[in-house]
Amino acid sequence: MRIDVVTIFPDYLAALDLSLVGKARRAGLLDLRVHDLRDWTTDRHRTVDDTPFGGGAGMVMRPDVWGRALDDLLPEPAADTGAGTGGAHVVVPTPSGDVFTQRHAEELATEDQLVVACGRYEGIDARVAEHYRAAGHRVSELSIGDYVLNGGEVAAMVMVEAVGRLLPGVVGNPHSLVEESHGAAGLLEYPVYTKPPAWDGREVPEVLLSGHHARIDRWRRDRALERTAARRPDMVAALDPDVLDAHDREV
Ligand code: 6GU
Repeated sequence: MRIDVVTIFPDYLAALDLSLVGKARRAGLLDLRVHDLRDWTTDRHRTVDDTPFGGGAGMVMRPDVWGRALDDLLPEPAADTGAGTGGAHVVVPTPSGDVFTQRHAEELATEDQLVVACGRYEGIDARVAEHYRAAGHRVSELSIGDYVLNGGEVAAMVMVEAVGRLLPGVVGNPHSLVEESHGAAGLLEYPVYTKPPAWDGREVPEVLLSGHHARIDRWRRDRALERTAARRPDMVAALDPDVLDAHDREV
C-alpha cells in the first residue's frame, strides 16, 4: 500500500520511521511518503491559510493550495467508486468527522493508496472534500475521539499505525490480530499475565496455570465480557445476541 501524508509539519511524522510501521516501510510492505504542503504554495511567504469568510476566530486552510497538492498525489479516479476495493482514498483527520474505529482501519487497509490531508488552524476550506468527492474519489473525514488536538498530524499517525498493522505481513503472527480488543468478537480483550507466577503477593489466576484449555477459554471469555460490561456498556449493547451463550448471560 502507498500512503501519502500532507502536512505543514512533516517532522511531526518522523516517528513513523520507528517500530512496526518503520519496519513495514523498510520491508517494502508500506510505501509511506510525507510531504510539506508548502511545496504547493506559489507566493513568497508560502501561505497556506487565510481568514474565515463570515468572520470568527482563527484561520482556514486555502482550497487552492490543497487542490494543487491533491491533484499531484491522486491518480485519476476509477470509474467504479465502490468503497474499499482498491484505488485511492482521501482521509481528512478532523474533530468534526465520523469517529475512526477498527472497522474504518479494516476498510482503509484494502485500498491501494491513501492520501492523508492534515489540517491545522480551524480546518480546511469545506470545498476541498466536496470537490474530490464530486470527482469520484472516496473522501473520509475522521476524528480519533471526542477531544481537540491542534491539528491532524497526531490523528494521522494513529490512523497510519492502525491501518499499517493490518497490511499482510506487517504483524509477524497474524493470530495476534484475531483475539484483540475491538476485534471480531466485539469485546475488549481479557486481562493477560506472564512470569513470575507470584509478584508482590499477587498470584496469577490458577486456571491459567492449569493447562486445561477449555477452562482457560471459558475464563478468558468471562473476563472479557465482565470487563466490557464495566468499561464499555455500549459495546455489550451492540453484541449480536446469538454470540452470547447461556453462561455469558449470567456473567
Ligand atoms: Cl482528527 N483532529 C484534531 N485537530 N483534533 C481531533 C481529531 C482530529 N480527532 C480528535 N480530535
